[in-house]
Amino acid sequence: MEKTLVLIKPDAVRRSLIGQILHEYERNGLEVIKLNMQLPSLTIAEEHYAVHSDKPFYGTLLNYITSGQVVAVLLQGNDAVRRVRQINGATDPKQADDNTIRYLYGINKTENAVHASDSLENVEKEVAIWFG
Ligand code: FUP
Repeated sequence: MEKTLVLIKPDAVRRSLIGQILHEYERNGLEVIKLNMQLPSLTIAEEHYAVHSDKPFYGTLLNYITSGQVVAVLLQGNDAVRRVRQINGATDPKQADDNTIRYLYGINKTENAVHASDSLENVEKEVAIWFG
């Protein structure tokens, strides 16, 4: 069993997609073991996206992620880190495989509905950021 962290991002929360997105994970055998909803502070946003601080889209990304409520979800299941990223689909919804969450609900590369940790090391870091 593995744990991974998902964020349901402001574009998806604004469009009332929380239930449908959680359903995608649950129907794929992942269990929700912790959940919270928060308006991220700039500090939390900067910590979460620290690895992108030198990218041209960093400012846009911080503005976006602090623009509304985010649902942080801790999921548990076999091979959770890899499987959840597969269920989410490619960063750019236009490139995402059919029926992935970003294919179904993503708008563009920034407003792409969800985030998921990309390694066990980052699960630990991101859980500390979002669940304190
Ligand atoms: P992912 O792991 O699929 O969430 O995507 P990345 O780690 O590559 O990117 C992190 C975040 O940067 C994504 F949520 C979306 C955002 N991003 C942009 O806003 N513009 C870009 O051109 C690329 C990524």
